[in-house]
Amino acid sequence: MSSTPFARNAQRTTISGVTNLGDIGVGTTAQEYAANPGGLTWWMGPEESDGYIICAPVSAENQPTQVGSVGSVQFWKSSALNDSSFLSLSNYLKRNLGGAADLATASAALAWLTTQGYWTSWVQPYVAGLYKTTYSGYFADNVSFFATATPQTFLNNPATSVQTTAISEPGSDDGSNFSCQWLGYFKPTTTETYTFYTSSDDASYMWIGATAQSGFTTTNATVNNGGLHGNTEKFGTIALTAGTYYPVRIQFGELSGGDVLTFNYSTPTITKTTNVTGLVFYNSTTNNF
Ligand SMILES: [Ca+2]
Ligand SMILES: [Ca+2]
Repeated sequence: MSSTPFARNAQRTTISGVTNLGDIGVGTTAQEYAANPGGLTWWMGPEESDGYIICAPVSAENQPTQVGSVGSVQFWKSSALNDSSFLSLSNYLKRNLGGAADLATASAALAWLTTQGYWTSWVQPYVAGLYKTTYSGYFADNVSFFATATPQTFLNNPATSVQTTAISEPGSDDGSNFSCQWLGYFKPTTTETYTFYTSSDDASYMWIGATAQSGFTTTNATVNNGGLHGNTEKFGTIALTAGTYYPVRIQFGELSGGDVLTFNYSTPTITKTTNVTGLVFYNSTTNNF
């Protein structure tokens, strides 16, 4: 059994043990909320063990209380503790505010709720790293190869692994006729134009954004480093917004001889680096998006 204390904190006052989300104060530590910390009136949200909660600030505190309102905060609860139920509730709220019920994923619902200044108990099931799978066979620039290939270990490339600090196929000779794919998200810390680089022997491609999830082809890749070749670097650029989870797909393959992939990025304010610590995530439920 668990629930969360809330107050409307329109002044956005800093209160010990409280996190502010827009005009909502969210109690995060045990304290006596009935004692009105911060001089605010606190309300316990609904039970969170059997549904997802959405909390909105209600600004018209002196107006007659709306149906469903509790003082200065208002709550909704999904009918079940699953993503589809949360998504359905979010689309209901979006439609009630005059918008289209067009939220397609729970992640999109969270992003929309955040822009509204609403709190929710739903959290992204994302953990650090990109999920790397190594496959037997050379993909030969066929981006659909990975969907049916067989995961297999090639020396320093485990059949499956998670890379959190750098995205790589090691420079060591790890065999011949294999391919790797990395899936997950890149979440930039700055809003600016990002340049992504792959340096590889042999072919590699990188996609960032919606096409990384579906519709990816060699011609719409952000970085196209295709073909059989010794270690070669290619790059591509894209404008990104800080704090957004962008789907990422990287593909690489080795036919024979040397085998390596190095991934770098840079921006006008970030020197070119391989260090992706804190910037890459994957869905630990699906091992991809
Ligand atoms: Ca090679
Ligand atoms: Ca290697």
